[in-house]
Amino acid sequence: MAPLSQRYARGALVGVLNVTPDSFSDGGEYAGLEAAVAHGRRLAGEGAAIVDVGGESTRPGAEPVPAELELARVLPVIEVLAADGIAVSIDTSRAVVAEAALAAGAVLVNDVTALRRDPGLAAVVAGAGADLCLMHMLGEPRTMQDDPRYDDVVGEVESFLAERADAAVAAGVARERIALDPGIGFGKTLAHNLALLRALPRLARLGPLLLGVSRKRFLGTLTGREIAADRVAASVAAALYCYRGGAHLLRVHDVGATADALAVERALEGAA
Ligand code: PMM
Repeated sequence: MAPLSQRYARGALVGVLNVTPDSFSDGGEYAGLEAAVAHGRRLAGEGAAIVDVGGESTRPGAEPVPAELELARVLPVIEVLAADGIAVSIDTSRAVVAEAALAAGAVLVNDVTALRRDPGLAAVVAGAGADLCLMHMLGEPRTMQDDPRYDDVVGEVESFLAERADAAVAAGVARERIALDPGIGFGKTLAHNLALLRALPRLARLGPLLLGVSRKRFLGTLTGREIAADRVAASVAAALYCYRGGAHLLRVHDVGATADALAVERALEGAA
């Protein structure tokens, strides 16, 4: 199997499909099976290379949900989308959920805890020969935005991601199947987020990066847009900045708008 960075073009889009009642950006909109499947198909139709299905909210303040509930939310959606031939990613930090999702046809496990919540997750990914995304988070969703502090945010996130990638490789995951994510908004102030985004060329030396900036709180702070769905233009601008900084995969809600912007960007840089 070719490395992840060759199977997906630079700037490939990961469409967000939260099958949860409480995600900050699209909470409750796609909680039913039919609505979730329809939205997943729309994301793929608009140009998402991968559709990222999540059944447990990670928004600031969110409480964990039981694994059975997480599974009941995501599995039926993954089964239908994978049967359609859509590349599905499972946004989970639990081995039991990842295992069922991979058996149902998912191809990538997106773990916002970078194998810290459930150390058994690495073996599941390795056994299935799936791709893995490891994300940095300071603390846990319930408390992560309570006064996050770093001495050197870029250096600390960089060492964390390098160490977590080594841990995944030690557990049997092929290095070329791993994507790394600095975790924008996960235990970070506005200044921390901006410092990490400015440092993408440096972080990209660790391996292919996945960036999730779409509709996030820091964009609301910069624009004064309180409602997440009103942050589309800000999200597209941030996605383009990530692309230029060397991000390989872009996790976005607004696939069509981001795809249009990238088409123009690629033409201007002579890549399309
Ligand atoms: N952000 C959210 C959820 N999962 N996964 C990765 N790898 N990176 C992210 O930035 C990320 C994620 C929270 O955003 P959402 O509620 O809009 O899904």
